[in-house]
Amino acid sequence: MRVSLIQPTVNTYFDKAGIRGITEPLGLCYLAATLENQGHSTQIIHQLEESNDQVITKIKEFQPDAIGITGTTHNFYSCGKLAKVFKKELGDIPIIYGGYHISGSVYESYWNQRLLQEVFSFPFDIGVFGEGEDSLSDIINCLNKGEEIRNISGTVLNKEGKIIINSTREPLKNLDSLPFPKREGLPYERYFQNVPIELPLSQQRFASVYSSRGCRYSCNFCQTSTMWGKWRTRSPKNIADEIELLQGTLGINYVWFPDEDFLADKERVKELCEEIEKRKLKFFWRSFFRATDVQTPQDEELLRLMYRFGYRAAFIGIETMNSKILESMKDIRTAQVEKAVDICSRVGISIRGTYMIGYHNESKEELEESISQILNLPLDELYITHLTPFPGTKLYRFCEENDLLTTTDFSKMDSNHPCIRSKISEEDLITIKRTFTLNFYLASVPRMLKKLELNPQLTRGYREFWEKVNQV
Ligand code: B12
Ligand code: SF4
Repeated sequence: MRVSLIQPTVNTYFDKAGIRGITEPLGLCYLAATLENQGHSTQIIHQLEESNDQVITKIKEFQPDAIGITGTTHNFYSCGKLAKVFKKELGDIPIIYGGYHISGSVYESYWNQRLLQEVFSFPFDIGVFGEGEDSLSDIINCLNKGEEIRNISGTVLNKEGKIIINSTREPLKNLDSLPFPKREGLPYERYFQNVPIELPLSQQRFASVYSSRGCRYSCNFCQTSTMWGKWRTRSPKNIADEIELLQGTLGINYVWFPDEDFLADKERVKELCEEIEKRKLKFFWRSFFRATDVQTPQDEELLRLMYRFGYRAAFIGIETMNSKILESMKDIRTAQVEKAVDICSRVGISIRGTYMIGYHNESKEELEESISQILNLPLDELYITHLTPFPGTKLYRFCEENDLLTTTDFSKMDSNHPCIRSKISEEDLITIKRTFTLNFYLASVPRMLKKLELNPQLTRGYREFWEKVNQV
């Protein structure tokens, strides 16, 4: 079978600015590799600046037997519109829709089917929820045999207007059994134009390596637990094999681990460092981690070991310095956030924090107090977003049950628009976010200057960053 896999354009602020906005559609790369392992042919299209017509031309040239589209919540309508265009232009090729949005919609169907009905108001033939590799293989093998798709687990079907949700698929037990993602044909040179802060542009050849799936926790705004199930890892040897391959094929010198819970097993990270040392691999790397995982002298020692082998930047989900909210949402104490940030700074790791505004029960005074606290932390970057209730999270349920959603337009659920009714008006939230962002960067000027003194190469990275920002 021939399968085209598409990530539609998202057109967010980050995409327009070209700032860290574009990385490979790793989910599609995994799906393609899995299908090719079984003898199928695949085409991956990452729609960046291409028009729908250009995408269709590429698909027509490939002549697929099935089409897969990946989507998150904020680009749901782009996915739906693309499916419509495909049906019109390409005839009756089955269209399969997977990713976060449909997964969240299936989860929500436990309470009501509104979201799923909306999904199937677009001409998707089959939906896949949760981890996709085995579900898609089963679908394609079934289509290959000319059999009707019925009860494949991990799928949801629209049979003449009736939505049928099949059983949930068990998460993969052995992640090492997965083939490495298929990356051939993707516009890596374009991805490399993302602007790093810690390295000048020309030095960065960047790829994502997903070394574990899932998370041990279940924070109320996060879809990870309903999407991936329990935490699972690949072996350090398997991870290092992929990195070695990426260095050979794409000359990668910077690896981003997009794992949700990178430090869940600290021994595996030590073993990864040992593999890097044994193989004499030279590259920089970065990851997310949970603040609670970096607290003790042993944790600091681990970070120093990671630094020795190229670890340069940590993303920490700070979200708020309002201790009441932080505890109820994530079960983390503000002192733990401060400790993790302090340890990273001592080790010399660049720290990117995330911060969300718009909790329904936070007053303006409380928000201002929380902001003033975070401005005191030595962060290198801070992603300030509006708290967004994605389907498939406890927060979404809470907002639905308490009539707190201010929009049903998913394109607004991109973390850049307020969408929860709160004690602070939408206008004020937008102004606070803008001022907060400005204040954060003004407050970091002395820190940036100090860094520039230590590493003059950074000047170029900063200059390119601001040039990009100014283009938007
Ligand atoms: C890397 C990443 C990015 C990259 C872009 C990646 C890309 N090429 O699109 C960057 C940093 C730019 C980014 C930006 C944003 N992101 Co982001 N990002 C991620 C992250 C960390 C990893 C994605 C990934 O590679 N996953 C690994 C692959 C293997 O998983 P997958 O893609 O889900 O695919 C699997 C299944 O979903 C399924 N599947 C997926 N598609 C399909 C299709 C078919 C046909 C089938 C059968 C199956 C299937 O099978 C795959 C294999 O198992 C995820 C969180 C996470 N860990 O997943 C957030 C995440 C996807 N991002 C999210 C958000 C909100 C954003 C932003 C809006 C944030 C912002 N405020 O700007 C922006 C949007 C901008 C944009 N361009 O999309 C949310 C989406 C939530 C939602 N429900 O919509 C997530 C889940 C994080 C979160 N907050 O919970 N992001
Ligand atoms: S926010 Fe982070 S720690 Fe919490 S469940 Fe999501 S990935 Fe895990």
